[in-house]
Amino acid sequence: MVHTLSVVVFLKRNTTDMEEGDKVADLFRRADRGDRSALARLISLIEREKEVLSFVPEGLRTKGTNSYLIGMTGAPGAGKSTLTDRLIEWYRRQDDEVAVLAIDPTSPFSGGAILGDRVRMQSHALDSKVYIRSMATRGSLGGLAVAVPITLRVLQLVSFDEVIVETVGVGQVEVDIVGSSDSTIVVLNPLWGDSIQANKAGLLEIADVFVINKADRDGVRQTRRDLDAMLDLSEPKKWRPPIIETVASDGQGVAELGSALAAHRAFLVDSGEINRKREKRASEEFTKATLRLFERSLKNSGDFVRLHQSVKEGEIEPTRAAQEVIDKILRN
Ligand SMILES: Nc1nc2c(ncn2[C@@H]2O[C@H](COP(=O)(O)OP(=O)(O)OP(=O)(O)O)[C@@H](O)[C@H]2O)c(=O)[nH]1
Ligand SMILES: [Mg+2]
Repeated sequence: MVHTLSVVVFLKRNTTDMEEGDKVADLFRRADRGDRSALARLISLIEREKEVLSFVPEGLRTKGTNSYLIGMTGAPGAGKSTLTDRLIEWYRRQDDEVAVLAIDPTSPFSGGAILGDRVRMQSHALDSKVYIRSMATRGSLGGLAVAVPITLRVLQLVSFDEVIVETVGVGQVEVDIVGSSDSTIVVLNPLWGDSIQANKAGLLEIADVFVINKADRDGVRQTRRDLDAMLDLSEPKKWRPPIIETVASDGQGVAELGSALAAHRAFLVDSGEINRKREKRASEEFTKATLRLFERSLKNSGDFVRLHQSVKEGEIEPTRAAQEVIDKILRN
């Protein structure tokens, strides 16, 4: 009797999962056709820990490969959002569709903006070929580490030509997030020691292009010298990151940045490095998803719950109980 009941419950849950899956697949198709509310719903589902990538329609799966993922990082206030804004303009002039994911509660994109940035953001907001979304940390970097890569993958799958992710360059999670982009831009300012700080934060290693923004201020040559010296000291790679000077607030140097990115992209394609980066992202997604789903189903399993209780009551050694749970699950 109990057995029959659990089968029924199982079937019921499965049907619900399938219905949900159909709905998610439909959201993907609509988002791919440019339906922004469908896209926003997909991202909200990700934030609520739904596994939307389990339901990507087959036709969409291969499309994401044409999308170019750009990471933008640097110290707070370095000018990342202003620069991103300029890059959007640059790509829009080539008639590309651009998505931006800003991971920073203070970012102008998330509304903590000074007026000028808001006005500019609104001009993009009216552009149907631009999608800007922010994701707040809410003090939980753990959640971001899961949600951000999934969201970036979704944006790539639904056919944006360029997907730009902006994060502050402090902390391992942020560095990991931008570091796995196709091209990573590290934004510095002409301040004494800024490049040394960037080095400490691990940003030098992930940079494909350096930007010295606020080049209207003193100290540009010194910052360039520091950077060059550090690059000379680091292990030589096939690609030496160029150093571009910009004044994001008035657009100076943005064309050079656009060209540097195009050159890096060409390098990635010619050297086959782009495939390696994609393989790495796919492999990380697979490993993380396996562990996540395993953990979730484990916590829902009767054996886990039962043995957990025994552990709490001191009836069994925790490690021994863990071994028993794993043995039981692997046998099923
Ligand atoms: N003088 C000067 N100011 C700039 C330049 N670029 C940006 N700014 C200003 O610097 C301030 C910070 O710019 P943002 O683009 O918000 O910097 P951010 O790196 O995105 O900041 P967070 O997201 O808060 O870390 C704004 O007041 C910009 O107008 C520049 O090239 N020169
Ligand atoms: Mg910002």
